[in-house]
Amino acid sequence: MSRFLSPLLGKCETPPPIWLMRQAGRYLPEYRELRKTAGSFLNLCYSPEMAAEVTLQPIRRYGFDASILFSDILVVPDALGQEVRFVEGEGPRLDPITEAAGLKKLDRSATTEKFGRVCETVARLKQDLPKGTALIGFCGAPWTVATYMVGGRGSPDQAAARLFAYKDPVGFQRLMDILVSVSIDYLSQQVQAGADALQIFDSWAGSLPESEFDRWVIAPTAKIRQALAKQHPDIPVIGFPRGAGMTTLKFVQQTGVDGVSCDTAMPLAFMSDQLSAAGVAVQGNLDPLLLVSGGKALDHAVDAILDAMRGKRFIFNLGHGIVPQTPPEHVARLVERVRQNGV
Ligand code: 1CP
Repeated sequence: MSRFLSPLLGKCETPPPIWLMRQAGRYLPEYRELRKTAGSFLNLCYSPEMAAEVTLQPIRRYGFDASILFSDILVVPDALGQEVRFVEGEGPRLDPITEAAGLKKLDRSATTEKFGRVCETVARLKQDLPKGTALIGFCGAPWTVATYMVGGRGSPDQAAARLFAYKDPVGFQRLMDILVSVSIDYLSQQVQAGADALQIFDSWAGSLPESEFDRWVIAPTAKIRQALAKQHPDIPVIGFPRGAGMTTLKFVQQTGVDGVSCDTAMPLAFMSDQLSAAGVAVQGNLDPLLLVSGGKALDHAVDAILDAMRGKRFIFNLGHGIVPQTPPEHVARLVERVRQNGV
């Protein structure tokens, strides 16, 4: 069994397994090279040969314990017919759906073809990955995907989706129900194609008051978790409720996830005590900017995390994705240190 899977399945692994969110991407020269030839970013996501190659690039360089499928959370709205465009240097753009009437435009019939292409990438990777390197499939959590569908772009406060949910909770629930159901199908197809574990990215979970957090973060994630448990009882699921702070404990207890990814602001004591005691694997939470700075600051922070999580079911990761200006040699230094000092 892959070393990455054992903390998720109940065992402490020494040194802890390591992979990094956004480990494939713009900080790697070989990614930038291939990206030039790929046309649009979504074309890259939908081209199995290229997407598999990009997934493998950081594995060849660093020998991470897990790979993550190269794709994007916005494949789901795109496949539902809400076309997604990635504007160079600006991020994603969608035609916003700001009220329930707009949901009529969504059409599940096109998802089969687009999800099929992503799953072909998964199947290729299953063949090409070194034995012992786990393959993580993923999707965005319904709340986070909805923030892009409603806002039409990334935003600092997710105001458009929060307003939709306050003004028309019944209509917003319909959007969430669609996303829950499509996400279950999408993740299930990734498992059938060969994914060993799944991660659900709720990058904007931190913008909601507690009652809304229960309704739009915990409840949809719990539904997805339950459906997957029925279909694929052996496949572990990691939740990433970024920014959830103390409510992360309730998230873990009520969603039934097997692992929880913690953001940079999560105190190490909360991870090693409360979250570990809840019976899940804990993943995280190095500040991605320490990977840019490197040097002593990086070394000290890595050691502090390793010390706090020693003896726990732990997976080393960042608190959020690698940023493009990260020097690739700092990533090598991090992996080496985790493997040396994490014993
Ligand atoms: O220009 C480029 O080459 C595109 C940059 C890029 C990349 C490399 C985007 C656009 N997405 C990705 C890949 C990606 N995205 C992966 C697979 C790669 C890996 O992890 O190694 C994954 C898992 C994601 C997930 C993702 N996409 C999230 C959740 C995690 C997080 O970072 O919070 C989110 C919110 C997105 C949306 C998105 N896609 C891309 C961008 C720039 C964004 C953020 C947009 C914004 O809010 O401004």
